[in-house]
Amino acid sequence: NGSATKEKGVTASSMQNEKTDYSRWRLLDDHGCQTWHYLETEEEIKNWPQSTADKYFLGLDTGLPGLPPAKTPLESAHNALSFFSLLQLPPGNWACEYGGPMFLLPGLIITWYVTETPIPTSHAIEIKNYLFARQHPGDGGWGLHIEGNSSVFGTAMNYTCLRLLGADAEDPRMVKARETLWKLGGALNGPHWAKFWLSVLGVLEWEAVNPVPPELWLLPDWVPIAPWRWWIHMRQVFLPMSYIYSKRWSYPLTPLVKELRSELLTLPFETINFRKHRNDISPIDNYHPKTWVLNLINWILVFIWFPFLRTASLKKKGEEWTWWLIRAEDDNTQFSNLGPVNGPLNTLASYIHDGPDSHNVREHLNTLPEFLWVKNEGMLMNGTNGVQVWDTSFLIQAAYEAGFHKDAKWKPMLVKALEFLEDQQIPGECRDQAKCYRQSRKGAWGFSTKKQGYTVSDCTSEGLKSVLLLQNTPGYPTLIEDRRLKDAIDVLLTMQNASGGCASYEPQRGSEFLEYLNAAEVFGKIMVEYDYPECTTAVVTALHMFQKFYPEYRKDEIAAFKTRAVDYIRRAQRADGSWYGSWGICFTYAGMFALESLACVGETYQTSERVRRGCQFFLDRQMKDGGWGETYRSCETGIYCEHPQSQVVQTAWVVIALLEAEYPDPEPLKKALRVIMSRQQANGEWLQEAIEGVFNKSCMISYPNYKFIFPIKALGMFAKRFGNEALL
Ligand code: LAN
Repeated sequence: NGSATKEKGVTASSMQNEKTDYSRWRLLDDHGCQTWHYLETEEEIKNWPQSTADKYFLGLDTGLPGLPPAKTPLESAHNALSFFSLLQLPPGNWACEYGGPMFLLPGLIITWYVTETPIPTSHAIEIKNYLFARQHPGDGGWGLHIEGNSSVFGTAMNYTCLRLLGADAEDPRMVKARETLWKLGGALNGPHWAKFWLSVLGVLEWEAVNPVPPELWLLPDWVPIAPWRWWIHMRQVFLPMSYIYSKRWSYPLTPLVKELRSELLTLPFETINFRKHRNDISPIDNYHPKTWVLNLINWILVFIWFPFLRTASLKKKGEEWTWWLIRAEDDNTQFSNLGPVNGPLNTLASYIHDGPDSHNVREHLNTLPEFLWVKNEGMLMNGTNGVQVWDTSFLIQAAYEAGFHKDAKWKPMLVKALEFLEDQQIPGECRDQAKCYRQSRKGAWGFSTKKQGYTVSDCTSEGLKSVLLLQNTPGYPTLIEDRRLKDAIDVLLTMQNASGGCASYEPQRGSEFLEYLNAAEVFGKIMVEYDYPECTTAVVTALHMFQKFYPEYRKDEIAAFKTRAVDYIRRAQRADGSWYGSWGICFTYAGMFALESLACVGETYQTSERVRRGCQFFLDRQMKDGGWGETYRSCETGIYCEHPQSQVVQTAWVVIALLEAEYPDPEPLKKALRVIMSRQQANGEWLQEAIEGVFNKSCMISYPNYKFIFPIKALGMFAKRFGNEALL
C-alpha cells in the first residue's frame, strides 16, 4: 500500500509545499462507484490515459478549443452541452465534486487513525492541501461548511485532521488556527459530534459527551420517540454512535494525541472535570440550542440512569440489537452506508466488534474511498458517494427541453445516460426490510447508486421522468419495461405525508415535537421528515407524466395523490408569494419547483392569482443586470438575502420558474438569459460561482453540475416558448 514514503511523483521538499503530480490522478467509475487513483508507474500511466473529465475535475488545462460564439439561446445551450458531454463518464453518468460540509473528513481521518489504517501518501498530501486551501484567510479557522464563519466544530476537527495527517503544530497556519480555536473557547466548546469524535480519539474523556444510549433502540415501536420514527440520517448516525458510546471506546493514548490535548484545550487536561463541560458550546456553533426537555433527559441519563438504573443485561441487549441493525445497514448497502457520517461510524463499530483483520472492517475500508474526491485544491470528502442518478436525470431532462434528444448528434450520449439509469434502478427490497425499518425500494432510484440503495422520493421521480421522456422518443431503445416503471410508481405512492406533501426518504414517521430532542446543535430540522415543495413537485410531475403514457394504472390513487399534493404546495406558499427551499439555495430553488407543480394542474400566470404572486416575488427581486442572486443566509434566516452578484444557477432557476408559470412578457427573461450567456466561456462552460445547495438549514453543499444543467434547461425552454432569436 501507499504508506511508503517513496511514492512516485510526490515532491517532498518541505511539509507545507508537498504536492502530488496531478497528471497521475484518474477517476475510476465502475457502475457508478467512483474512486480516485494515483498512478505510480509509467506503465500504468501509459495504459490508463487521463481523460478530459479527469483533467477538468483536477483543474488542469483541458485544451478544449473555443466554439463558435453563441448568439441565440439554443446556440448557447448547444455549446454548453458540447462541453458538458465531454464530462460524461463511461457508464453513462455525470459526476462532480460534492463538497461543502467541513465536518465529514474528520470522521474519516479519525477512523483511519484509530483503526491504524495506512493512509496512502498521495491521499494524505492532498487532504492536507484541501484543508489548508479551505482555511479562512482572516482568522485561520474553518466553519461548518466552506462558506460559513469559523466555528469550534470546523476548527477543532479540521485542525485535528491536519495533525493526524502529519501537519506540524508550529506551522504558522496551525498556530493561527489554534489561536482562533482558543478564542472560541477550545474543543470543550464544540458541539456533540465534535465531543464524540474527540473522545474516540482520546483527546477528551467520554464524560464530556452528552448521552447516546443504545437502549433507545429497545423501545417498542409505538413509543412516539422511538428511533425508527426519526429522519433516516439522524437515526443512522445515532445507531453506530450509540453502540460506540455504550462501549466508551477510546484509542490508547499516543504522544500525538497527548499533544492534541494541549493544543485543543484551553485548560490542562488533568485539571478538567469533563462532565461539567457536557453542555458547553460556543454561540457560533449553537444554531439549534438544546431544549430544556433534552437537557432534563440528559441530566437524568447521566446522573440517574447510567449510574443506578441501567442493568448489565439492558446494556448488553442494547448493544446487541444496535449491532444487529449496524450489520443489516452494512449488508443492505454493501458497506456503502447511507452517508458520509455513518460510513466511518459503522467502520469503527465493526472494528470494535470484530477486530482489525475482520471481513467487515476490510470491506468498510475498501468502500470508504468512494466518498473521496480530488480537485485543484486537493482531496475532500463528498456529501454522498456521488451525485450519479440525480445529475444524470436532470441532464437528460435539460437536453430534452432544448430539443436535443431529436438531434442524432446527442443520441449516443443520451442512450448512454439511459443505460446508466437502467443499471441503477434498485432491483429488489433489502433484507429484513421491516425489521430494519426500511422504506420500500423495489423499482426506486436513489441519489447516487443502487449499491447505496436508499429510495429518495424525488430521485425516483426525476429518474422515472427521464426514462419516460427518452423511451417515448422514436428511435430510442426501451431498456426498462413497463413492469419496472410501475414498480417505481408503486414506491412513489407510498411516499405521501398525511399533509399531502412529500418528504425525502420516507413519509414522516414521527411528530415534529421530536425536534425538542435534537442534540446535534449545529443543524436545524433534523429529527423527522418534513414536507418539501421540491420533493413534492418531483413526485407530482412524475405521476403526471406517467399517466400520459399509462392512463389506467392505479388511476384513482394517482389522481388522489396529485390533488392532495398540489393542495399542500398551495398551502406552503408564503404570504409574499414565495416558497422556502430546503435542498437548494433557497427561494429561487423552491419557487422553480412549486410553480412547476401548479403548472402541471393548469395553474399559470393567466389563470391563477397565486401564480401571479409567485412570479411577482421574483420580478421584484430581479437585479440590475437582469439576473438573480441569493446567499445561503436565506436558508439560515428564512428571509430572502440578496447576493452581491447575480448567480448563473439561480438566474436559470428563476427563468425556468417564470417559464413554467407561462409568464407572458419575454423581456425580463431575455435580460436574464443575457446574463447567463454573457458569462459562458468560449469552450461552452460556465465558471463556478457561489455554493448552490443546502441541508438542515445551516449546512451548504456544492452542486457544481447545476451550472451546466439548469442554464441548458432554461435556454431550451425559453427558445421553445419565445423562439430562438439572437440575444447577444
Ligand atoms: C442530500 C442530497 C440530495 C438531496 C435531494 C435529492 C436534492 C433532496 O431533494 C432530498 C434530500 C437529499 C437526498 C439529501 C439529503 C441529505 C444529504 C444526504 C444531502 C443533502 C447530501 C448530504 C446530506 C447528508 C445528511 C450529509 C451528512 C450529514 C448529516 C447531518 C448526517
